[in-house]
Amino acid sequence: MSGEAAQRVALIADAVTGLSAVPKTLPCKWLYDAAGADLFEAITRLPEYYPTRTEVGILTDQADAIAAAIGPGAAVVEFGPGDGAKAELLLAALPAPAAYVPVDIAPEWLEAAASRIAAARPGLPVLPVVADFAQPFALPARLGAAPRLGFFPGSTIGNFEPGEATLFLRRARETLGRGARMLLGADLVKDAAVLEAAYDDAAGVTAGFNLNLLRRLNREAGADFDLGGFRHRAVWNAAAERVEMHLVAQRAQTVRLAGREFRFAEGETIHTENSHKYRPERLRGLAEAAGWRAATMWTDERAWFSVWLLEG
Ligand code: AVJ
Repeated sequence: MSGEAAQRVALIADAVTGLSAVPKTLPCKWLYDAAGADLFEAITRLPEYYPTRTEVGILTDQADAIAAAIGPGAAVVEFGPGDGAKAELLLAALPAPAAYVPVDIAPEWLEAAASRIAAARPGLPVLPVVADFAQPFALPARLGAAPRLGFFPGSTIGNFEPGEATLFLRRARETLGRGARMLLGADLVKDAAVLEAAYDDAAGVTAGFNLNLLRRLNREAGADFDLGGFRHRAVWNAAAERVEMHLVAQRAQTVRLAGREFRFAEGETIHTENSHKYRPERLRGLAEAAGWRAATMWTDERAWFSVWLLEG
């Protein structure tokens, strides 16, 4: 089976499971088809969406301190590199990095990050790895004895449930090996209005990003969602300290997918994403439960976002 066909089978299986569940849910990883990746890119430039520019601000303003803490010769292993823009920033700050290893399940995204870094840093070995970075994977043998630095920016860790986040950090530690370190970006708990605006912008870009999941199911899973029958909702769940994205049925309706019928009551939702926000002490606890030592935390002047150096 081709990679694309295998993806489609997995998408349909996840959709059947998620739409049969109570409450209905769909895994957030399916938000990122080509259109979804472009929409996310547009989100990062919205005035309300502070995480990307705040993290880039920390990586820029604290570049000297971060570089001094990490030291020379690091092999940078990035989990889910996106377009490689943050890696370019980090690699420019570090003294004599040894290699760049972007890791992603989707070869087409890897290609984008790899070619960006190859162009920006001629001579630096770029060694892409196709793997699901949530599972253990093997690093390229060519890295030799270079000290390993895991890089997981963007607060993607917030998409995991806290227990899964600990598991991810433990596996990353095993993959990177003894003496490795990890530079981790995590969004912090803040005012609910700021958080909800960041996930429900005035221009409706995030709404389009969320609804694109239904468009994808229509195209790739043969579903017949009426996109006008659902609305985007983003809510801060204070008890769980996470922003939730939902798609809310505007009226009672039935949707067909993979030969089955899924009924929606008016107001019923599909839960499409969790974006967990952390308090520094909680993030520290999570890293330590995974076997890391949280050595340093850098933040911005409003303390909206955090960049951590974890040591093994
Ligand atoms: C890419 C997972 C970090 O949770 O902030 C942005 C995804 N969802 N707007 C986030 C997202 C809605 C984003 N991450």
